[in-house]
Amino acid sequence: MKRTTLLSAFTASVLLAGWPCLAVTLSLSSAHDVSALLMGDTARIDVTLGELGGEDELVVLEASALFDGAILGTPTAVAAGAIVPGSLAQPPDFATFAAPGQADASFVTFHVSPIEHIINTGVFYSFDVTAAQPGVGSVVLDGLTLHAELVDPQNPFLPIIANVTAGGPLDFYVPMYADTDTDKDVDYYDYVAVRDGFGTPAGATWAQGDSDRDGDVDVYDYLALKVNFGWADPPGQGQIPPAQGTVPEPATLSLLALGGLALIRRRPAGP
Ligand SMILES: [Ca+2]
Ligand SMILES: [Ca+2]
Repeated sequence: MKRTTLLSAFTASVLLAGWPCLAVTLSLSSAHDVSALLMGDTARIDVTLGELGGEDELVVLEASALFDGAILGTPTAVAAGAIVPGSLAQPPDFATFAAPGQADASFVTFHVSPIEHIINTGVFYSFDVTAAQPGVGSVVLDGLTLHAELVDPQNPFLPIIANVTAGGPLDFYVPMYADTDTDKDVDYYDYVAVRDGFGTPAGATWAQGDSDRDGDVDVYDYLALKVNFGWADPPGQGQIPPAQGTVPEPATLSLLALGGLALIRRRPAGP
């Protein structure tokens, strides 16, 4: 039998035998709406494993998720997902930062176990992030750290290196103070929301102008609007009213705000 025929026969037998796939995928997702993650809110980020075939057994998987830690803080509650066998659910090799301003949730390399492998797709690891300051950014899987190995059914002691495909970035936005409609600007429409909500004593929402999230819409929320008025990402967006970059102050809002400021600035009564 010629060599080419031997190779063809080998290839055919491999296909018939269902050679394990040589690729797995990782993707990022969150049940929380991270496109408008309000200050102080916590969102769980899931790292999901996919493309594992019915006969495949994953023995090694390495990956890191990178994001701006100045905005999303240090990851907390890092935990193995449901597909990770119990004895493999060791604490992750977790670093608090990868570079200036960058946080790093690094998932461990699993050691080959003769009895416990990952054999299902699903959530591989999860971690929580908490909005620490306004800004925009993305959570991405670091391409330099992606690595996976599957069990070779022909030789269990010689794992197969699997190609790891990373899903797209998970974009997030922690709204700027007073961006009541969370559209990445502080403009006229936000002013209208604060104006209309001004004076609400309790139960007010972000959309109604409660930027400091203490339940009311008062002079502090108004000042957040005034300080950030005209901000936009990217710059230049937003609807700026005729006042050319300054917050319009209709009589009612002005009087209420000034009244509040007067209270703030009132000096203690002298002796
Ligand atoms: Ca806005
Ligand atoms: Ca408030």
